Amino acid sequence: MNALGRHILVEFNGCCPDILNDVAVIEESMVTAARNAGATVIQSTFHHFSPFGVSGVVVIQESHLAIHTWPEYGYAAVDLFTCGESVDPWVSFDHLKVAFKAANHSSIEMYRGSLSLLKRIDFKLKNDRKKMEEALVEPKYMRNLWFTDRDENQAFSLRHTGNIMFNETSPYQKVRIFESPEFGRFLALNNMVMCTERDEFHYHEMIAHPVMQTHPNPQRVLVIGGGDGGTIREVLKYPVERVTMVEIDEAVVRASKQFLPTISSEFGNPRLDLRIGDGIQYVREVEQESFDVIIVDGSDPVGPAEGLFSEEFYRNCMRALRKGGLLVTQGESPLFQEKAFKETNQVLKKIFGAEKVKTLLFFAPSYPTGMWSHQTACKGDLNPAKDFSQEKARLFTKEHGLKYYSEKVHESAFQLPGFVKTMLNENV
Ligand code: SPD
Repeated sequence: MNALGRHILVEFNGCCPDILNDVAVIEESMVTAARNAGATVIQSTFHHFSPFGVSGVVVIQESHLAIHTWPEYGYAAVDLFTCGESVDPWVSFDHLKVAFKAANHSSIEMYRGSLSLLKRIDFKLKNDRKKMEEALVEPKYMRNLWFTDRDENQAFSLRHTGNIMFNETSPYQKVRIFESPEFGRFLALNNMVMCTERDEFHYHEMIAHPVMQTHPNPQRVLVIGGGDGGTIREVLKYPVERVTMVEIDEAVVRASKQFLPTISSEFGNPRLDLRIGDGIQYVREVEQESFDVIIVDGSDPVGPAEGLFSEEFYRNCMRALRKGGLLVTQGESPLFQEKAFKETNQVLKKIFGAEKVKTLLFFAPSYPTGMWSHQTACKGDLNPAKDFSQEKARLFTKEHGLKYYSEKVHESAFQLPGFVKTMLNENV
């Protein structure tokens, strides 16, 4: 080769749109393509555009590989630039053609820096390159991948390592477990964060303990959803007779058992009756007055959890509660899901009566906006904001080493800011 480098410009057509829209898969394919060609990878950075498309570059010791994808056209524009003789960019090309399932392609190859046209010059660098390399403390190769939980206007992003430990599309949703530098492993359903190892206890302690501390003798508990196991882990800290859990997606349970051991630690508990099935149908058919406490730990109102926000579902929950029983449901966010937050509250008030519904707020750092709610309702006269023993809650918190819930947090969580009271028509 009588040139400094080879540059191949490739058009991949008829590719799989799902692959072209998956930033992790694209990055993995580009890095592997570089390595297969004999290149030394220095760094890669990739970005997912909304709603479609991925851009990225892999910097290699021998130059770079770059890409932009248009999933909506099944098209990817790729350029592969390598210097020297040690790397063959056509090996990268072959790998990417298969990885993107390209039906056809076209390409041109150019030789860059023709040596017959260039003249070498004498020069002396100001800095000693060897010393500069030694001074580098940053890891030489760091991936720049982000998972984003978003609606049209707001988003929360978590950097992840690209190691997707579990990745399946079940009949209900895309179930994935990622690994992140700051929040540990996290479970995502479709494109929403469900729980992270670092802050899951905020959510799980606050969905379980306020109602469990309020009920004078909870023996039969029903959990709808909650497939990661965090909610039953908290409930089974009480001397309950039985916890029935109805989770629609066995893949969520399997993924959590395998990769989130601190969250799914109670799946082997003999007091747990785990049923893989539809929670909406379960409460429709279960005998009336079966439970002291019902906990609805579903995902957001899109996909399989949509029916968990309906009037019919909560009517059936009310029917399934014993007298004096308590219900709590993850109530979405007043800032991120205002509509679902308000509608859940209205439906509960319609069914249980306005006075019987109490909403609590807590910090949810890994959910968009960081402000989340659980909404409670009582089939009787208990008010979870007040009717609990501070002393019993204090001792329980201490005995079980709870990290978010305490008797004081319990009390204050029901104190709502003015703007939230206005949303719920409770500004009196
Ligand atoms: N947007 C996140 C809503 C989370 C709902 N459930 C989380 C499951 C944790 N057990």
